[in-house]
Amino acid sequence: MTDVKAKKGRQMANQNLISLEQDDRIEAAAARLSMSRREFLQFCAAMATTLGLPQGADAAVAEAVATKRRPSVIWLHFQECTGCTESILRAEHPTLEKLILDVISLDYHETLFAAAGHQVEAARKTAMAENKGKYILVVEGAIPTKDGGVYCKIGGKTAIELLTECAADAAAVIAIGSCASWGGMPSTIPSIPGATTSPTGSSGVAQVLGKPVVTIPGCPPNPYNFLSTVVHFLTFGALPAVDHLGRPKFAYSRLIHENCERRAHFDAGRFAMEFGDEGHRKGHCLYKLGCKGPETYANCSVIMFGDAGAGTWPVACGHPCIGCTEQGVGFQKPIHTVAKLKNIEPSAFLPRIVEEKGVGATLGSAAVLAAVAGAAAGAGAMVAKNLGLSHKAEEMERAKKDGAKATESTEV
Ligand code: FSX
Ligand code: SF4
Ligand code: F3S
Repeated sequence: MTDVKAKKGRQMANQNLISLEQDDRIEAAAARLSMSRREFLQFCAAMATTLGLPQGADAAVAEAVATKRRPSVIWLHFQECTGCTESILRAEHPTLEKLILDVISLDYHETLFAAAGHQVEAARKTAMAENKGKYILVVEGAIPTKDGGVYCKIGGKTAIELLTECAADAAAVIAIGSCASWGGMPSTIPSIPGATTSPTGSSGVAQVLGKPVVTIPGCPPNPYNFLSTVVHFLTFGALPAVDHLGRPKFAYSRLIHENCERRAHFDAGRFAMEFGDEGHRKGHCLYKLGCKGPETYANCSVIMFGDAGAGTWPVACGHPCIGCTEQGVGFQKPIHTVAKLKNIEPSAFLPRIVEEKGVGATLGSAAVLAAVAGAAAGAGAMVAKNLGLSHKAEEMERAKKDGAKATESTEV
């Protein structure tokens, strides 16, 4: 595309979205969510960008979220800690929780239902019958398969029976969290002689159903990845493109390490060697503390986590990534074992290590997204920050200190 055409395309996309600001349907949707129209459109633009949709798709997303019938969602819980639900519905940003509950019609959810017993069972059956072939089945938690599945029963049915029954008439099945994706933490094999499976034979949804499903791994998973997946379904009537493990490509096609804010330190060979040492305090790379970012596919380093503000993802908080989204890494590789380097090509857009402190700390594409998305979807968190001291800056600091010391000793 020539520059002129590209510019025209951008203008049209912006015009489309901006012209929607005057649309009554957008106004009604924004009011429903207690948002301003501008915030609502910013959210839709952020979702379209997160999904990697082409220019102009933000308007389609906005129209879909504002006008389409919310898909019925049946949410099952099996072997897990409810962290998936906590992460999705108790996100720090109050708008996010509202948005999720607005884009779906949550018709069955054992943790959130006020009712219990037969009433709840009836609600599930009604939702399934009324939305036959149209509902989305979301499964949280692993499925115990040992001994006929007796280790997890709800309403007298095993997890295997419930899953099979609910999946039969679903339009789509989403395995949320690492437990449902492949077995996650419950599938850990204990280090006791002779053990070859977890005590209850915990398995993922696809293994039990014997067919591929969409997986959104993470322990817990990122709420934006769930929301974006549902928004894609709402807008296009289909789930987003997935990789060979069923993970949406928009979220899981890059290694954490590729976009990590500490990557410049990795490339420069500056590592934290112990928790609390000088390198750790300075924000150096956590590879030698066991960070699994170099072998873990997920977008935590780009979209951050939980929307609580800047720096809200494990590595930014000073803890190595444990590879919670990656089967065979999370809960399997010892936490301090160094990661296998899957891709050691230099990052394309992180600042050069020779930059002075505080210079060149923005991510090109993330900054564009931040400008579009604004605070409504926590895009502020997508701008890189605190990239630490560069060699040059370190040398300057050292020289300054040495200079100060020399002056002090002359004065004495
Ligand atoms: Fe917990 Fe979910 Fe981890 Fe598993 O998230 S946060 S143990 S992935 O199923 O509740
Ligand atoms: Fe970031 Fe971990 Fe890679 Fe270091 S090893 S750059 S901390 S992802
Ligand atoms: Fe999990 Fe690593 Fe992201 S531990 S939350 S995949 S940074």
